[in-house]
Formats: sequence, C-alpha cells, structure tokens
Amino acid sequence: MTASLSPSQESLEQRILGAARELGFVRAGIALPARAEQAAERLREWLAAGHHGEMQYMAGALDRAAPASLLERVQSVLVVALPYGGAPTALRRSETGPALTGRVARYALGEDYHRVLKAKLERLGQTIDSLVGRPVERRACVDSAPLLERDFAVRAGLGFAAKSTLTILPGVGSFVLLGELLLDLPLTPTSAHATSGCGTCTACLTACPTSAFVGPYVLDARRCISYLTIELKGSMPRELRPLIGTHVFGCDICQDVCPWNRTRHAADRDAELGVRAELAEPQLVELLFLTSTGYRRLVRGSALSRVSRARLSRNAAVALGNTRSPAAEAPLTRALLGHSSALVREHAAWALGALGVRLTEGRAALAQAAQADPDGDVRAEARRALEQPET
Ligand code: B12
Ligand code: SF4
Ligand code: SF4
Repeated sequence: MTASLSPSQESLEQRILGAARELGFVRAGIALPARAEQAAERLREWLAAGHHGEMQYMAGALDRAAPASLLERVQSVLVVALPYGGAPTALRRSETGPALTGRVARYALGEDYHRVLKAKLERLGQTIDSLVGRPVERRACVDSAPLLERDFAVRAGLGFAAKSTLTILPGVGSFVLLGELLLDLPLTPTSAHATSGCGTCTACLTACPTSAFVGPYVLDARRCISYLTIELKGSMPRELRPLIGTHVFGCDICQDVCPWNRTRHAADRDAELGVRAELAEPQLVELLFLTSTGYRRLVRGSALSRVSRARLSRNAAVALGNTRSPAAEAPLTRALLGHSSALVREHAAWALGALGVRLTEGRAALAQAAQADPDGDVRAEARRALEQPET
C-alpha cells in the first residue's frame, strides 16, 4: 500500500483482499488497468511465430493487453489465485496406476475450475457491493476471456513470470488457477512482482518431453501436450505421438519438476474443486470406446467438456500405443476395424504399430484397414504401421 492512501481506502482494499482469502483464494492483489504494453509486444511476437497453432481465439480482434476492451469503465483489476495442487499420490491411488490407465492433468481432476472460480468471483463481487454500499459494475474473467491473465497476476504482485511461462507464487508454487474481477472502482494497486525467481534453474525446459519450449519464457504451444490433447482438433503430428506418453488431457511435467512446487507450505487443493475417481485413474479402453451417454456422464461439470468425444478417444488410442502393453492390442484392433470416427481409427492404426509387441490379430486388422478402410488417412496410417518392426 502507498503512503498517499487515505485510511478509508486502505481499509476497503484490505477488506476486499481479506474477503478473497476467506473464499479460498490463496493470494489476491490489485493491478491498475493500464494497457500491458510489453506483454502485448510479446504476444504479438508469439502469434507472428505461429506458436498458437490452431488457437485462433488467441489472435482475435479484442486487445488481450487492455482490460478496457472487456469492461469500458474498468478502474481496477482484482486478480485471485485458486490452489489446485496437493500431493499427486493423494490425488491418484497410485502414481503409475494399473496397466492401461491414462493421466489427466491435476487442474482438471475434479469440478470444472471455470465454474468454481466464476462462482467464487461472483460471491466476492457481492461482498464488494456491500462493502462499497452500491452495486459496482464488474466483469469476472476466468481463462476464456481475452486477457493476458498471467501478466496482470504479476502486476498485481501475486508472483513472478517463470521460465516455464507459468506464474509462480513464492511460498505457494505454480499449481494455481487465475481469475480476475474487472471493477469500475478505483482501488490502490498492490506492488508488482518485479524479479524472476528462476535463477539459473532450467529443470522445466529440459524435462518437457516434447521440447515445447523455444527458450526460457517462450512456449511453442503446438508441441505442448496440453495443446495436443486439448486444443488440437485433427491428427496429432506423428513425431510427437510417442512423446505424449499416457497423457489424455493436459500435462503437469514442467510443474512437477519445479523446485518452487516442492515447498512444504504448498496450499491444499481447493475443496470445491474436489477429485473424481474416474478422472484420477482414467481407463484408456473405456475412453477409446466412449458412448455418447458415457461421454456426457464423464464430462458433465468437468473441464474435459472442452474436448469432443472423438478427440478423447483419439488421445486414448495414442496413450494405449504408448503403454507398449500387449493388453492394448485387442482394444486397438477393435477400434481400428469398428470405430465410427476416422480420426480414432487413424490413431488406433498408429498405436498398433507403436506397441512394439508381436501382434497377433493386430497385423491382420492393419492389412485389412490398409486395403479397405473408407478413409485415405486411415489406409495410409495402417500401411505405415505394417512397416514397423515387431519385437
Ligand atoms: C493459450 C493458453 C494455453 C496454451 C499456450 C500456453 C502458453 N504458454 O501460452 C496451452 C494449451 C499450451 C496451455 C497449456 C497450459 N495451461 Co494454459 N492458458 C492459455 C491462456 C488461455 C492464454 C495464455 C497466453 O496468453 N499465451 C500467450 C503467451 C504469449 O503468453 P504467456 O505464455 O503467458 O507469456 C507471457 C510471459 O511468458 C511473458 N514473457 C515472455 N517472454 C518473456 C521474457 C521474460 C524475460 C519475462 C520475464 C517474461 C516473458 O510475457 C508473455 C506475455 O505476458 C491462459 C488464460 C489467459 N486468458 O491468459 C491459460 C493459462 C495460462 N493456462 C493455465 C494452465 C494451468 C495451463 C497448464 C498448466 C494446463 C495443463 N496442466 O495442461 C498448461 C501449462 C503449459 C505451460 N508451460 O504454459 C493457467 C496458468 C496459471 C499459472 N499459474 O500460470 C492460465 C492462466 C489459465 C488460468 N486462468 O488459470 N495454455
Ligand atoms: S505442459 Fe508438458 S508438454 Fe507442455 S510445456 Fe509443460 S512439460 Fe512440456
Ligand atoms: S523449473 Fe526452474 S526454470 Fe522452470 S519455472 Fe521452475 S524454477 Fe523456473
């Protein structure tokens, strides 16, 4: 807080930040809504390099660096952080799970964070109304709003911009989701976080299985497992498929290796996010053959609803190939010969080739698909898979 602050204002900011903490936000801060010029320039360079891939919404008309493009009369940006970490073993029954089990990133293991965060921000907004004594014009943003959320989090003093591109909150780590309330209310900003805390560390850059970092602070989203399993709609680049492992929705590797996430004081996962058993240990064969009813049941109220049924099954096919387990051959064969989605059949063909085991029925199915599948991409993939050596 600055010295020029009047006592009544000071108590308003403190009470707002206190109310945020009571709602379960592990950190909260206030930034001025001025356009983030440097971040805008970095975003421009990132887009010009094509690092956003198919995420056309990142190149949309609205200025992500200027909150005023979302709320014309915005005077303050209140930024909050909701913790979703916790020891991985507490979230999953076992680290590797039984054979043919996939991995869902921690943020998506429970209830849809958009919904949880939005509801908490709405409650915070109501508290602000009662503190101020009138309805304050506001807009809640969580992830999907065109706003450079991480930059405003740094400006509001929540944490620093890390080499992994994530915002790290000292004492808390990076397993936090960000949300903002844009307010037509003048508030004194909290101090920005100026310095990076990465030092000479490069653990995240080297641990990334797909080499998605162009360098420190810059990610080529097209190579990131999060993008490949969630955002990408069509075929996965063939050279990246073996590197995806058993991830079926998102990836936490660059955060798991980060020393800032090993703090003993790591905040507990917000109780309203919870953890769903079927997401903590997703069964790959079930995902491969999801029915429309099963899909609706699985994704209802979950962040997985961002991904279509065919894409989830595509991800499961790739993950099954990467298990290198002989038990994956039968379900992949069945998918190759009978799945209604050509996207899934194509990835099932690749996965059979990638299994690296002596195929029994799989080879005959590949030969049949190479000849007779109605889709050209599936036929080509099956031919390629037949050329893979069996061990
Ligand atoms: C598009 C997007 C993605 C894309 C691209 C990610 C990316 N790095 O850009 C994909 C699909 C790959 C993705 C993945 C993930 N995402 Co995402 N994603 C977004 C989204 C919608 C926009 C991000 C963006 O603006 N990218 C554009 C680039 C240019 O911006 P940037 O990476 O933030 O870069 C800034 C800094 O790195 C900095 N910078 C650049 N160069 C330099 C140099 C120096 C020296 C310094 C100091 C700074 C600096 O300037 C840039 C502009 O401010 C935001 C929500 C939002 N509306 O902001 C969530 C968000 C960033 N994602 C989030 C999460 C949780 C994830 C995942 C962890 C999910 C998962 N487990 O799979 C992964 C993490 C991957 C990673 N290492 O970033 C959280 C991050 C929370 C946090 N603590 O940082 C956000 C904020 C959503 C939220 N509301 O909580 N995501
Ligand atoms: S989320 Fe996974 S794939 Fe993406 S940058 Fe981090 S380690 Fe790499
Ligand atoms: S792993 Fe190291 S370099 Fe990467 S974000 Fe964490 S501290 Fe920074």
